[in-house]
Amino acid sequence: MPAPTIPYRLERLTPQEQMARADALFGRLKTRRSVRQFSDRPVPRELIERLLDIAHGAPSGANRKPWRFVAIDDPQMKQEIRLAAEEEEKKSYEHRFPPEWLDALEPFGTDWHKPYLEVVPWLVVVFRIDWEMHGDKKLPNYYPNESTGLACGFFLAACHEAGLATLTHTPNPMAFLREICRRPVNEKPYLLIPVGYPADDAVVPDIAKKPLAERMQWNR
Ligand code: IYR
Repeated sequence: MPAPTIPYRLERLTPQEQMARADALFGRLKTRRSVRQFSDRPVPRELIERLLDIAHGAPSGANRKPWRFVAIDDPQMKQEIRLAAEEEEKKSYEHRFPPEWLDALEPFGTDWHKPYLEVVPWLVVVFRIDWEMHGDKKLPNYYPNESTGLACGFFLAACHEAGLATLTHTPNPMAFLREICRRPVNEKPYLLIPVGYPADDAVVPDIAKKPLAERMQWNR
């Protein structure tokens, strides 16, 4: 049966207001950078919860919300994650990454050392849920990959709006995250997101963004 409907209205903005809003958001979001040097300055749990509620508002296939967010500030668990991630990353950098991948990473100056995973106040581990038990029925979720990506995008933007830095970290293979977070087999590690303040001496690579025109097409 279709759900009952309720009226839906959006604020009426003039074209000038629309452009001003877009400009303002563009101005704020374009300063987002991936950060790898974090301060240990704490971030309150309530803020993380609110930011995750924003992520949880992302659209999802059949409104199934096929994700799990595990928010970690337990120092022991952060250390476990750091050690396991470094073990995988070491293998990747030393023999799993093909030469062209290492070349692509060169501008970022990354290596297998991930001390920030312990320094940062919060690690948010995002899992993708491809199927779930509904009673004794195993049911698929729909577009779990796209949906979880959208939720992560909302979360990254929300963190930036709140003055917090993030990194999208994928220490492949990520199976260790499921074990450390004690999640069931139907939850697949999707993304590891450190969240906190940049260190006072944090730097980011001075790299230019490809112009939008190179990645879009108009048909009018
Ligand atoms: N996961 C590794 C390597 C890495 C891969 C990509 I693609 C990046 O954009 C950055 C890093 C690491 O975190 O070092």
